[in-house]
Amino acid sequence: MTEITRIDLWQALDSRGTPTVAARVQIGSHAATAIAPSGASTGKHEALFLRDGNASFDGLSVTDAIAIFSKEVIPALIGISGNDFFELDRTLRSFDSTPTQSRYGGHIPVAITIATWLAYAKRANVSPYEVIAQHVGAKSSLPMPMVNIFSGGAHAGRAIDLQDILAIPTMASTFQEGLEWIWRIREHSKKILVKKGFDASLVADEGGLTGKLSGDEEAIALVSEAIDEANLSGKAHIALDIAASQLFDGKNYVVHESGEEVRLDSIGFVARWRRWITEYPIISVEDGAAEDDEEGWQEQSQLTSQIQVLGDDRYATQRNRLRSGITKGEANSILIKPNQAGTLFAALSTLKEAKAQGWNTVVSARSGDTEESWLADLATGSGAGQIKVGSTHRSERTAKWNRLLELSHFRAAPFNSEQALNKFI
Ligand code: 2PG
Ligand code: MG
Repeated sequence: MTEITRIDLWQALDSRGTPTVAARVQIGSHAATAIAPSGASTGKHEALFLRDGNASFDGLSVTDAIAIFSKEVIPALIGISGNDFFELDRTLRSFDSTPTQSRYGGHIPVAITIATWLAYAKRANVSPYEVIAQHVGAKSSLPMPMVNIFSGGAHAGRAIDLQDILAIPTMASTFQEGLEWIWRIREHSKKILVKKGFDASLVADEGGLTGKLSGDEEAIALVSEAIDEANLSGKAHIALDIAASQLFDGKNYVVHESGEEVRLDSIGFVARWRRWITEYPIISVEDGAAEDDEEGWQEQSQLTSQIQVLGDDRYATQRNRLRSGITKGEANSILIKPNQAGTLFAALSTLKEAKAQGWNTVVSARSGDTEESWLADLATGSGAGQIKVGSTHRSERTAKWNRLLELSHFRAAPFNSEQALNKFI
């Protein structure tokens, strides 16, 4: 039998020490647990993370939400097949059909649907990635890592305006080689940062290096120099997560240059980073305009043949938002974060559609993540192509890298040498 026989929910902590939801799903004698991650730079279109707002944890606790959900929704989930992601999603949505899951939030459904997937894999005696591959109808592949080296924005006390400067080992021929290159880039970045007088032992939310440099460009130049010093010039490239929604006041973008505030309109803002892509080895730019800044996104459509134009807050892993982006031709790739979609089925549907339309897909962790490794199986089984889980430091990050190393060791799937990115080099 594959039906769900029991579901337990309780309050756990994420990697920032903030309360989150843990779900344990049982299928007969097989059980698995999943903990919901949460973002700092959350987009307004993503499934909500509802908190209790009472005295416990200064309003951040989730125990009331768990109690209500357990009483009102869980009885309807018992008896659904653990392999039927669609039915689980349909039943959950019959209780809350709002686009951002505003009644119960997406945090509880995402934890339950992922725990169900993991419990079913145990029941079927296969690896979690194999269940995903079958569901998506994909050829499994180990993803190309996109790894945080230097952090700013909401992940690092706004040390710089940009949220993430990441490195991609584009020319690595194995996953292990790619991670070793990243290690070298980080080591060289650290040395340069120390030379500039900063403390490289302090790390940001996702384990990245940080420091109050003169501005974004100095940080990009630092990572670019580190790539050169690691002898990886032409073999590893830079990705930016600008997280532009965080810098937009509804009319203008507010950034800083040598401590001075600079205000830019949409065209000026895109032009600012567009210059960087001609001067540094940048091949991917995420959220280069704010989530609802139509002019900014339209401006980026000119760049889709030059770089990976990646949407995070803009699409929030929602299929209808992706479809609108595809129609407008404003980007060529999408970040896939299961908790933005609110259920595993919804996230996989968005991923499938993006792949079918020829868009690149990057499976991503959150800045508040957990010690679990299922994201590695999700990226591998779905053949997503790329994965972003923060830096190579902090255990909630290494849990995913180590699972990918394990899958690689056992030759679970070939490494994706990422033809989709090579065209931008
Ligand atoms: C992002 C993510 C992960 P957060 O913006 O891509 O880096 O951050 O989880 O804070 O939204
Ligand atoms: Mg982002």
